[in-house]
Amino acid sequence: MSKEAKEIAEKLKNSHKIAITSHIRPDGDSIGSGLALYLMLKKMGKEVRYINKDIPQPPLTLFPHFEVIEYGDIYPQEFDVVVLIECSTEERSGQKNLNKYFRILIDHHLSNEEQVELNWVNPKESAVAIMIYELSKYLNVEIDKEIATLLYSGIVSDTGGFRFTNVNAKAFRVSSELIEKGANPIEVNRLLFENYTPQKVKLISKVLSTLETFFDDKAAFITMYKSFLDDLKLTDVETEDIVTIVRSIRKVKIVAFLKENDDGTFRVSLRSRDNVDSSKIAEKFGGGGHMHASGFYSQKKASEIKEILLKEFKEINL
Ligand SMILES: [Mn+2]
Repeated sequence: MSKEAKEIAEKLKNSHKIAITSHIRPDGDSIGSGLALYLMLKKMGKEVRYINKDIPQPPLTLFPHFEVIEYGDIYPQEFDVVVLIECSTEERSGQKNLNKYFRILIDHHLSNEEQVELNWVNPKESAVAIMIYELSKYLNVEIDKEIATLLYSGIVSDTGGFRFTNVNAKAFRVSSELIEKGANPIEVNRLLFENYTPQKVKLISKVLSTLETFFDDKAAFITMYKSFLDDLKLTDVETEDIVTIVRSIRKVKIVAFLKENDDGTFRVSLRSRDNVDSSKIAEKFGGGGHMHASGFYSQKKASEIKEILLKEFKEINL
């Protein structure tokens, strides 16, 4: 049981106008958790709004009550408290001037250094959804089928369906309780993982066709050129599933996924396994992230980026 959760619950109980926000380029855990907290606070009779900067990609748009999310700036509107979900820093929310408010920060990422009024960070948790579930007990809110579904979706998203290295016994324990409270694992799996359009499957095929492997298949590159999206009339799409396929190559230790932006620059995502720390490489190029998931931006051409990365991979002796 957590002292911070108790303090946060007390503060929320004593507040009336509450804003929730979560990070830019939203994922299933942040949106599921944000919506779940929104519904909990509504049940408590609070005046609550969930305000983000970025619109999520499908299938997150199919989450229950997705339509309540607003897009824009929290400041200078009036709130008693602002809850930041999964934002290791205020900047991660894309919002400005949040220091004008009483801030509550709830996160499960290590890099949390923000000085806020109430800070609750637990990097041991598989998903921030698990923390929101814990918070619900201190808020004395009954978890209904929709809240259970949203929180369970957050856990399933962040653990890649209980497959990633962040999964632990507590994730299963909380999931089991959420299923008892009405979350349907078949429906959630279907929503999150079996919701492709034919265009998306074609995109996966195009991107995978760029696969190159080096160092006895321990390093892999894939590239998504802007033309792939244009040809299929797709705009920005979720691509984590594509890189997960490549990371599942038997011997692979590190994958670099080069995504071309509209202006011809690249966003490079690095995904690694085992003892390979991808964030150290990303940091060398002005980026950052976690050990197994990091990234950076580059103005260079794809071929040049690959060349530079190959040198880095060679140095770490995969
Ligand atoms: Mn998360």
